[in-house]
Amino acid sequence: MILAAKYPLLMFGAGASRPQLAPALADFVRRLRIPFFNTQMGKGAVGGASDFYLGTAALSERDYVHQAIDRADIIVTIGHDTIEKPPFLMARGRHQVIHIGFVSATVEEVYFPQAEVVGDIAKGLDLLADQLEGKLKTNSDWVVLRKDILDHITDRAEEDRFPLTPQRIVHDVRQVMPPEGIVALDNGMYKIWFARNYRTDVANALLLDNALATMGAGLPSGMMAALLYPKRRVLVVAGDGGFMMNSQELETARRMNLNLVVLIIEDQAYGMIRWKQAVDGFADWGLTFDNPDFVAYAAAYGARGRRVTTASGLAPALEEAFSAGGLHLVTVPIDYSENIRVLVDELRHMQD
Ligand SMILES: Cc1ncc(C[n+]2csc(CCOP(=O)(O)OP(=O)(O)O)c2C)c(N)n1
Repeated sequence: MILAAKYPLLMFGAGASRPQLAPALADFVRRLRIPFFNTQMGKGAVGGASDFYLGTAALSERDYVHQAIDRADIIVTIGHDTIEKPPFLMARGRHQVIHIGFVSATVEEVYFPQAEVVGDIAKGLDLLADQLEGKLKTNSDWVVLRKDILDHITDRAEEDRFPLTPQRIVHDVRQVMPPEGIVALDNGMYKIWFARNYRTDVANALLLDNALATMGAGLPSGMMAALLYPKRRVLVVAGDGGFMMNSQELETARRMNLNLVVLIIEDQAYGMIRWKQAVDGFADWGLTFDNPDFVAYAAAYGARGRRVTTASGLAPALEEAFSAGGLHLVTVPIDYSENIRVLVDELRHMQD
């Protein structure tokens, strides 16, 4: 099936994001030169800097990277777990899918691979590459598409607008995080921006839950990462809504003397639901709220708090917090008009 394909494409899912698998996946891509994209939970399985990286599917459908999915005639999924919202809807007669996983595919309406390779993923990929290396048709169409997708994604990442664009926030966070630094995301609109724009080179360097997507989980998952890896920088990124669902855990983080920086993305709203209201054409209604003074709130827990007040203030604030060590809370206002400008327009455009 792969030999007959004109546009084979790889997809790395949640099960591919295991640190021990990273060398085998990278080898597979290098030997076969097939481009790949990943689901949100498959991020970092193969370095995002790879020449074959086409992006991350952050929305279930009609995201920018879906241009590549639409183009493909065969998609080889590696470690796909349908607990993640499926990144594309399979339609009969569209493209074929080969499932490679530790366990068989969970077949359902949206996922019914025509073939599967079940077992040790690394070994399976190695054996497949032995049979396919040097025999695949090459095509350069992917190169053009890749540039288009990645240029589109980094647009406005260095803009000086205040409040900051989501793209700028992701960009600045990337600047202060070393490759093995860990970003633990809570759940909200910024998660989509991090999934699309944050480039990872190391497996499990971006912790994100795209299954139940529980608000309030970001702080404890970051705390666990800080406990396990005291020498790595750990940053929790949470929306103001999600942070306030579990912020009392600051007490635990303080008591355990964790080195942890928490970045609160402030829009005084449940931004993601607001965005969904807009996508579905409803009036903007009922999703805004006020916040406590987060700097005073941090102090109340014995943490250091600071507020970002300029476009260029985020990276230095994070850098200072990490350098000082201990528990820090940094709050940054976000300009979510980009959700409408980019994501809704993209959806409309793709629907046309
Ligand atoms: C416990 C829980 N309740 C509700 C939801 C549904 N939900 C997903 S995102 C979201 C809003 C998140 O708001 P916030 O944390 O402020 O982030 P923003 O989207 O504004 O960036 C809600 C209510 C959820 N995922 N988890």
